[in-house]
Amino acid sequence: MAVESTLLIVKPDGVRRGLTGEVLRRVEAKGLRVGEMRVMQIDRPLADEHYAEHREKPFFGELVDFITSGPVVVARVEGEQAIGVLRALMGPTDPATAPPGTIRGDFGIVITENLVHGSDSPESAERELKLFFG
Ligand code: 3AN
Repeated sequence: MAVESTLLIVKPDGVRRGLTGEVLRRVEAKGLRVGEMRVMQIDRPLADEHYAEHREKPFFGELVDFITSGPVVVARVEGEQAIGVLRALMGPTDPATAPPGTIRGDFGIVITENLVHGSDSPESAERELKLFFG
């Protein structure tokens, strides 16, 4: 078992809808800890860098427009297997088919507006945490 750190983002739809507390409640109730957290506006250069792996995808423009559309909450989330555990709490990418009981399954329908981001691997977590928390 390994203690890991991962990046959680409550995206603009989650903040706008007042779901930040609900997301954090689930994260903490599961047994993960919030190590660092802040509210911020992501600008275009930061969004481009964060989503660099998706630069060639057809939805890249939409993704960057959306993540820069309003305030987000970014957090360093820590705990045993934090990367995989947070991804399990979030559910699969498309909220329309994400199972009930997951954050995306319970609160979303539209794929772009899927409420949360969580790093998908130890390498992504390291890169993304550096980007947001230095
Ligand atoms: P996840 O957030 O589950 O790791 P990724 O990394 O495949 O998903 O995609 C990053 C983000 O891009 C997603 N959170 C979602 O907002 C958006 N996205 C992924 N696939 C699509 C798609 N087919 N159409 C529009 N947006 C998408």
